[in-house]
Amino acid sequence: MAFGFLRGIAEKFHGRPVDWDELEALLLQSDLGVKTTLRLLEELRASTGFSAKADAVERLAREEITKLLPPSLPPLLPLPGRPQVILMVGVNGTGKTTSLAKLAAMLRRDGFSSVLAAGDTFRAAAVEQLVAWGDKLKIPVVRGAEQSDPAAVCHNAYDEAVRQKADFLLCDTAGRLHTKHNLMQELAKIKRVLGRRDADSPHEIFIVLDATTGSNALEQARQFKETAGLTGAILTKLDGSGRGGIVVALQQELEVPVRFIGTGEGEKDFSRFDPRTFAAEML
Ligand SMILES: Nc1nc2c(ncn2[C@@H]2O[C@H](COP(=O)(O)OP(=O)(O)O)[C@@H](O)[C@H]2O)c(=O)[nH]1
Ligand SMILES: [Mg+2]
Repeated sequence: MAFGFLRGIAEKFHGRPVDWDELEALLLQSDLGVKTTLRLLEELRASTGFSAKADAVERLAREEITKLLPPSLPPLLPLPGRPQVILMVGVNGTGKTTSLAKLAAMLRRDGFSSVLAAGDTFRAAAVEQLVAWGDKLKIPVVRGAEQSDPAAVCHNAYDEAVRQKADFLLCDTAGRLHTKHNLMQELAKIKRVLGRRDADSPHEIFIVLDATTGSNALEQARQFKETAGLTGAILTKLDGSGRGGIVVALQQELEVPVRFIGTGEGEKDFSRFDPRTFAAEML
């Protein structure tokens, strides 16, 4: 079970009154975002008084933060007569390929089929990694040659998904190219090509963020939102990190709702984001 920052704070003040300066410093490190932290401190101070006990502060903070989390959104359901297209974006190493495989496995547990597109053609190892997941899960992967055009791979994968009457097409993308400009151009091209096959696609664009990178993750989301557009986020590496505060900052500052969370490297270490469970287990 992950160890959240609120529990850490409560332990820190165990057996002594809460020191508000210390609490402010701790909350500022919690990835909630400065605006939210300061507002939360005001509320805590106003309602718990000066000699507040740690557990009262923890309880109240959890209540207040829960109100700032993204809502629980309906599960992904197939579209009638065409594949639902999901694009995974984000910088290198955040967990895109792994999360894509985990999502395909979850969709299958729900009874839905997928085709995977190996759209990170920048490195051969990235394609091999997705193919290995596909073999393990017995889910088809469409690939191109190393350095081939990822938009062409996604295009072919779309046709394959249609041919197989798959419910979902999940497209992996590169997180690193020679320049950020190249990367954003490439994502734009993938979106354009998919949009020609189905004007509403990609239906979802999920940024994959590593929870342990805190404010960097927020900055990545800001940039990808501006240039690629985002419908949600997948927050990975929440296992043991205690860094769940970023969920609040993403929602409050960027209106990017976290949709799924990753809590390990295994196929099942992946869940739908649910605000109540999250508040109880990750804060
Ligand atoms: N502990 C942990 N590791 C993860 C999680 N998600 C991904 N990883 C690991 O992070 C590393 C990078 O993942 P990968 O999917 O290759 O990232 P990508 O470069 O964005 O495609 C791999 O070693 C994954 O096993 C998670 O939720 N928890
Ligand atoms: Mg990858």
